[in-house]
Amino acid sequence: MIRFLTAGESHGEGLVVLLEGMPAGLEISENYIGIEMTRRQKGYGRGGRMEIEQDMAHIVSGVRHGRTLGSPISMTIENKDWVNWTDIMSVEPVAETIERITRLRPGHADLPGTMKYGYSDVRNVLERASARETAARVAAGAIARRLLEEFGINLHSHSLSIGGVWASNSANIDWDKVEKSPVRCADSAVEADMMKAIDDAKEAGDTVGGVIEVVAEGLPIGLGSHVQWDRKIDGRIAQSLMSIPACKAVSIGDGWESVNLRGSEVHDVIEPVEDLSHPWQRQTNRSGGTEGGMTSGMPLVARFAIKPISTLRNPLPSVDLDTGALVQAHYERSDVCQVPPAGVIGEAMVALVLADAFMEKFGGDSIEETRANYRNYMGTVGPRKFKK
Ligand code: EPS
Repeated sequence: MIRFLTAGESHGEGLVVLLEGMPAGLEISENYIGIEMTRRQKGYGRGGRMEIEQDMAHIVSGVRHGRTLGSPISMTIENKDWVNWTDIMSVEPVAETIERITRLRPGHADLPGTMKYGYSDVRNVLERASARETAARVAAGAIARRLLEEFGINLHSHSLSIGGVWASNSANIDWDKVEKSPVRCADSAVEADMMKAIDDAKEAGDTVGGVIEVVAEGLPIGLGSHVQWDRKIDGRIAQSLMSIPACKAVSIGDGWESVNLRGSEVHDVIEPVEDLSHPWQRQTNRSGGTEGGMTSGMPLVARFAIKPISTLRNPLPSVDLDTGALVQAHYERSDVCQVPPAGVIGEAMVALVLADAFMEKFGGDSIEETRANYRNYMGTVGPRKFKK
């Protein structure tokens, strides 16, 4: 239903994103998308690149007079840093010899990418493998978020851990506080420790990772489906989060914690329904808002783990691509910690999956048609005794 593709190298002229499947008539603006672009650029532990860029998505097509047309939406994002890389990243051949990168970074795409595509210069891989590409995802995700917002669905994220420092689990998160936190953490008691973990790693020429939680509230019951593996909403969420650079694990609800408990301690008891305005409430939400591959009507809660970035100022021993000899891995300016921006990227990916599942369920070529279908369905999802 909703599909998107991105293009662009980290130090090329810019990024491009093509998004298809949005219904016509949805209000959208570059300023709205810009809010998400700015959120992604923030965060303690970012490197020098974010001081150069001021990411804005420029809408090229698919929007007229502030509303979507139903046609493909395309956007470009300028790489301000490109002016410093015009020879190294030139589309046309250049006269001068450009120094190749041959010292492989363990943990990045360098070795498998260079072998797979038959390159003699690791730059041909690292430019596209760079997390810079996530700026394009966030632009697409912002439009998906705008669609969901029309139906009362809101997305948030917060850092649960950074560099081994864990936030306490809180049921009532103050999202404004998270947005103001340099590490996007809801627990101010550990914020300074998280920042210190980043500082210490930076000092040592090292990097740190962490865990992020994405929450989507206001979801209708029944997005996704139990009938086929690739229609299951939890599987789709997991793939979308796992595709974020440096992500190494995903869980939904109490995923990992639940394995040590008994069934009676894990499942979310369904409460009796008094009226139709809030049908199917649960005493708990351990399932993280999905059951049987469908949304349960409770908030979606997904966690994902970001490993420490593999570009290290104090590099690991590695091997030279040309000679196979022992060398130190390549170092190029990078971030010390990507956990705070990864939260914003995670929201964008989850928004894209949910918008896709939403359009699959409700369809419609115009937002009004989608709204009518949504209202019709929502009037049918209570207990049988409420049915007309
Ligand atoms: C990033 C841009 C990149 C990196 C970072 C994310 O820019 P540069 O390579 O010029 O510093 O800062 O990418 C990585 C950490 C990575 O491992 O790829 C961005 O826009 O988010």
